[in-house]
Amino acid sequence: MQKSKYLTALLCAAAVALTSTAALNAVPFSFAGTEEADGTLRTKGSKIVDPTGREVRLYGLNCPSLEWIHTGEHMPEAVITAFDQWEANLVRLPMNQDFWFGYDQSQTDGGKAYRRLISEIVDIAAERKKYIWLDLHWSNGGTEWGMNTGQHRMPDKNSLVFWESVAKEFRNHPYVLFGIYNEPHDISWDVWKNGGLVFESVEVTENGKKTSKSIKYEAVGMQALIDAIRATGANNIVIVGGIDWGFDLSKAADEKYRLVDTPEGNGIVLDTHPYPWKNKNWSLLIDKAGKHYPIIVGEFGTGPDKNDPDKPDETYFKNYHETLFNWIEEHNYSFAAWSFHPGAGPCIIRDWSYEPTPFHGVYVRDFLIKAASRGVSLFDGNNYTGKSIDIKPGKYTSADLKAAGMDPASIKSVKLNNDHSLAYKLTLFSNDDFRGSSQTCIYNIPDLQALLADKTVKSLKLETVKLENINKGSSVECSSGNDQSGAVTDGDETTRWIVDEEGPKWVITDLGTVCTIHRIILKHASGKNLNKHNNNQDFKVSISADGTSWTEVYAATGNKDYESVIDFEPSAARYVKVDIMKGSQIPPHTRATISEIEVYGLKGSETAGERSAETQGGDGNGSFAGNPWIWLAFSGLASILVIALTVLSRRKERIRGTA
Ligand SMILES: [Ca+2]
Repeated sequence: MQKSKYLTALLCAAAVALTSTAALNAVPFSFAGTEEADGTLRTKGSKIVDPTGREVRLYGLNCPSLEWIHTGEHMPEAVITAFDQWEANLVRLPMNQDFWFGYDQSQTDGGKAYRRLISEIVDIAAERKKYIWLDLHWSNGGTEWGMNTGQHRMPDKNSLVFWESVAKEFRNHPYVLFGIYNEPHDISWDVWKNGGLVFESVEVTENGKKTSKSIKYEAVGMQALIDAIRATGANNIVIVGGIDWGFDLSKAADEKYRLVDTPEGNGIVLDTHPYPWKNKNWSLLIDKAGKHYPIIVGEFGTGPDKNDPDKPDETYFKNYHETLFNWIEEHNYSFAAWSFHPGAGPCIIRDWSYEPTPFHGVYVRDFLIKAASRGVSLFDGNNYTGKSIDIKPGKYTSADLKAAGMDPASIKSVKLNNDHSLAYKLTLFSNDDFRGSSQTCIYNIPDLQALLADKTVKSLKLETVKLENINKGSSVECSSGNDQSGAVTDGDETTRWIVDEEGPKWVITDLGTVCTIHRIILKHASGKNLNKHNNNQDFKVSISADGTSWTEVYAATGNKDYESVIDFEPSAARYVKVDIMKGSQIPPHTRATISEIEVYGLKGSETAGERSAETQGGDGNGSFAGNPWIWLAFSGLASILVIALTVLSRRKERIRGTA
């Protein structure tokens, strides 16, 4: 009904040819080595892929307001900021089915301005080769247009009309995804898929007074919405939220409830909203469906209790985000964080200056910026100067690198942008087909030519390597309390070494052999739900290769945090020592507590010049002249004693073998 009320004046943006470089910037973990006709995404099993078939992960933000006010708030400014300043490659845009057709009392143009604004936002994304997720957020609960506008249990008959119209508008637009309904809730899986009778209580104003009113309506199921969209010829990816407020996907992949796409359709992606108060059994509720469908975490976030801003505390916020991001990365999911608006909590920004909130925004911003820059930077000058390009994990021929703006022969320095959980392994090959002599590096290389001499690189491969705590199970010696000493390397944060007497206190852990390490995480007294006042205040951390000569890598005064993350240049070390000068924050400060000393790096080491069995055989054309060899290089301190030569895959096996 009412479709004839307006004629769309909006045109889909024409498909624009992508350059490889643009694709590189837009899509983490995807590199388009060839020209693409457009950026259209499709599902392939449990992955989202680009037109070249490469996996794409969408990392972005929700920019709300167009669901509650038809003019939007700070639109399109917020979307531009999300893309350009926060490095999102996806914006989820909540919408309102009444506004689209102009049914709000304050709209007098039949929705024309609203539709124009949505189209303008889509154009902003397309110009950047980034993506807009159109999300139907507010509907009518089965009542008439303009009535009971808000979040409801299920979409209604008007939603069907909305999607027929929106699908025609953005039919096969390469940068538009359709999120068919925000958060279905309090319904069965059968109603979710097939529709059916839904009862709800809504708040209405009658005679100037607010009152509750029961409504019932025939909800439209997710399958009917998909069918309506496909019937317009629109094959855009469709995103579907689970039950329980868009969270629960436990039965979405069951034969009985599985949604069906047309053969031409670009596929179905499932959306989940794992807020902190939701069930934590993500493997059953989400990952099970994630084996069959790509998953996008369409909303998440956490915020302080308004009545008690200190509760939950900083550790809680950090743990929530770290757990969530690690899980997203581990399963190759995509996400859009809630929300890039200072008034729709959990808020990512404090105000319209876009300053991130300390409890949510900082974590999201850091992740997005790291993801966008994640990978390896190749420079045509020594010491990370000159022109540079960033590459994501993948394989690159000379032609790929030249297309991205870097002749492999001109690479002078290499920087690996490691983050908390991931490190990179870059392998350089003398031939253009990932064969020939190979050289592997896991640390920054300030002067590649010096190491290569007159040899040249033709192709390269970049992989990610998960960092592991190599100190787990290490033997421990301490100033006193030796009976509990094993607790600092048992990998269990709930077990601790605690001493109460006065005087100097120290703990030394032993990796068993000299290793190349670059990060220590010291965990003090308390995690979540424990007394943070027992965290050590003044302490220092030192490392040693021989147990005699020590190098201090960190010193703290007045620490209050549970966790101290200590990063330093890759260094040869076997022993890690923690000296505690002032313990607990509770006078007389004599209690010293450590729950865990974690060490990250490569376990064991080999002497320089050792040949590795993993390297390829001689290349036959002399580019790398001579025998196969392998090296690991890093920029660093003069005090670094040993350059450890190793191969990560072998090393990881060895770590597992000794754990
Ligand atoms: Ca422990």
